[in-house]
Amino acid sequence: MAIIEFPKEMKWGAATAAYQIEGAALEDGRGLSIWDTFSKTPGNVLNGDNGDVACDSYHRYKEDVQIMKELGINVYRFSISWPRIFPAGTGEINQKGLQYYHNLVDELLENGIEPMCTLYHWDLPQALQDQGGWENRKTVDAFADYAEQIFKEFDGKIKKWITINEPWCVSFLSNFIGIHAPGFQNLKLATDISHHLLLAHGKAVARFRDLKVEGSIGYAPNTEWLEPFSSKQEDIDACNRGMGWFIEWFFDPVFKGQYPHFMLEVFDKHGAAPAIQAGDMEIISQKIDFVGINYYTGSVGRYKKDADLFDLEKVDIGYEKTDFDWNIYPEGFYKVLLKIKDQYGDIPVYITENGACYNDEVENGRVKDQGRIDYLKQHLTSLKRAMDSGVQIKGYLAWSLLDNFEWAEGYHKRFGIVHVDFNTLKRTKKDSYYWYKQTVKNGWFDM
Ligand code: NCW
Repeated sequence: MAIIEFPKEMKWGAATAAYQIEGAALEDGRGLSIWDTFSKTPGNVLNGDNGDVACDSYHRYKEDVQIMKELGINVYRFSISWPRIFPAGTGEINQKGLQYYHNLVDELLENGIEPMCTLYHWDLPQALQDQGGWENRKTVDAFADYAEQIFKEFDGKIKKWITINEPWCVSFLSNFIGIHAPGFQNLKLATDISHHLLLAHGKAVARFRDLKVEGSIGYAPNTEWLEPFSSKQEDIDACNRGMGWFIEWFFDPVFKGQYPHFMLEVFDKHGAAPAIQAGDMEIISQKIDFVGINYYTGSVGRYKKDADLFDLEKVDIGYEKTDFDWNIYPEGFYKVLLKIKDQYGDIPVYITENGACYNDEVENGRVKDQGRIDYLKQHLTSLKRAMDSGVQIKGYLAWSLLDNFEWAEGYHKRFGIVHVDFNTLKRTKKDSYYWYKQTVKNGWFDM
């Protein structure tokens, strides 16, 4: 037994994303996104699921805000659906879309919950994809225009902003591995897109500064820890390359104004170094106010020639796994946070996502998700270790408030601390919800 205690000023929250929870896909003038197209193309999403209804939060946001209020959290991270605001990606604004987010934000503020807004959580307007999507530099400017519109509209109401969620997923998972929308498998395309996403981030930050928007802005890369199988230099190097794909590739440009050499070498070897234009790196390396860290898992890795892009193979050494088949590796969370402070300095950090997939169901009105409680305890303990080691943690947001549309896995994988019955849309608070509520209230828990 040990008491793990957090500072009083620490913010506690939960996170979601528009396409995963809103539903109302064809209502109030929303345009289509790449996820509508992708999920409706047979074979892409498990069971042929799509986000047409999802958790129906578009209509049930008041109920969801009450769930948050009872939980006692003081920050809620949600994303804005770009095609709800600009159905064609650019041009005409859809007032009804804006109104929905005003209603949501007003409801949050009236209930004492601070909104944290993500501008891009993967739902690119299909109209922009039709013109090349993130491969086309015009999409970068379209994003900056969309961001500017939202900044002007919500300045003073929303004070915490995230430009882009998990740029690795948007680029590599979606355009190289190909399991997320738009589903391409082309490395050069993916590296170009990663560069354009960073540029879009930088341009949005520049607009934020020009408009003197009140509040703070950052982005939310996904991180992962790779522990070398042995102390052999080749294992260590392979793990560093593997982590470099998530960390250095997306952090160095923002914090150092350049891409990491060791990663450029890898991509170059495959004829896939991104096309960079004069002035791009200055835009990308705008000063940001905080970084959002998403952390879920870590693995053991070892050198194996041609095993993948990085001559790296993951080795299953028997760690316990969540129902997503991701290793439970809380030490990696601690190590990632220390690595980031070590390499990029003393930046304020929000944990913008951390949580676990467990598919426990409702039995007699209760969901006994002890696995998720254990996961949260272990990861919050790692977070506390990082804080005690000097990492400036401002807040922690659990992924996710609700079970939701888990992208390529459809409704099959459940990350929520609140269960959603996708037939009736009934919400049932899980045991982890009550555990988190107690932790948020006390500011500590007993390990
Ligand atoms: S990376 C990922 N997730 C989950 C999702 O619900 C959320 O929107 C994301 O920000 C939880 O956190 C992030 N899902 C994609 C998983 C696919 C990973 C497959 C890797 C294969 C190499």
